[in-house]
Amino acid sequence: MPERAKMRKPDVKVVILGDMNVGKTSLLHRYTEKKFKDTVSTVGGAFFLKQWGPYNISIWDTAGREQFHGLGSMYCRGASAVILTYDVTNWQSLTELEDRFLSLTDTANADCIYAIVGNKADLTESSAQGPVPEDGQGEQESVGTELRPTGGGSSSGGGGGGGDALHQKQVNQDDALALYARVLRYKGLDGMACPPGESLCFETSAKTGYNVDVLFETIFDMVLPSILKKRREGEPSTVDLEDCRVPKSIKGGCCA
Ligand SMILES: Nc1nc2c(ncn2[C@@H]2O[C@H](COP(=O)(O)OP(=O)(O)O)[C@@H](O)[C@H]2O)c(=O)[nH]1
Ligand SMILES: [Mg+2]
Repeated sequence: MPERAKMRKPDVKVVILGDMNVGKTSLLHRYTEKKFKDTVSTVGGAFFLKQWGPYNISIWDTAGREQFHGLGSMYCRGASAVILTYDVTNWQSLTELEDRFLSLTDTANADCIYAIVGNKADLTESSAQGPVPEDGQGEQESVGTELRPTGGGSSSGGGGGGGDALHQKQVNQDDALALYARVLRYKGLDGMACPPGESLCFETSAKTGYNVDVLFETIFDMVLPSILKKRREGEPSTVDLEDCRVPKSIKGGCCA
């Protein structure tokens, strides 16, 4: 089978939602290209394909349509995971998730998982400013690390590579956890066996790469049961790629 034919049927759909400028496209770009550009073209790709072990995962970006309230119910249709993204320096970007974007997830799968992601952590946390060391120690530290609010102090400890003055943090991890609980309630999932908020609320930096791989790979691992269920039930893919142009295919990573 040629590789292209294999790519046509993603096993699972992951979508990124959130207000304009929170860094959705940058997060995807950081994960897929391991790069950050100060000006990224959001208009480019609609989705990326990621091979994860034997599975194909499609990750959908808004292609800039969130700016004009142009995201329809199709965007989340059949999604197994939704990444609700806000900017840690912008309180409104968190409230918009609930006010404007949550209802778009009505068409997601019933067993969809929801991650809450506070991006631009490099602006408020010195620990998120520096690049992750080669030996992976920094990455280890970032996993599940509870980040402390800085209170807007501007004296960075100098440990990071960036050294930029810190910005006021407007959204704390507790706010994200509270939103996660409200999302579960909205979806009628509270009281069900859902992953705890602590494992699905992340603070990231697309700029430095802080927590970005952890975010995507945690989600990929969590959607595996959904893939297996779909295969067992012999469900056809809900994503029809025949009419879509594939901007890029990426490989690598493994669930093992
Ligand atoms: N400091 C910082 N800036 C970021 C980060 N992620 C994105 N940006 C910047 O925020 C702006 C919006 O990013 P973009 O990815 O286009 O956001 P989108 O509209 O949600 O897709 C761009 O100028 C990015 O360079 C981040 O983690 N840290
Ligand atoms: Mg974008």
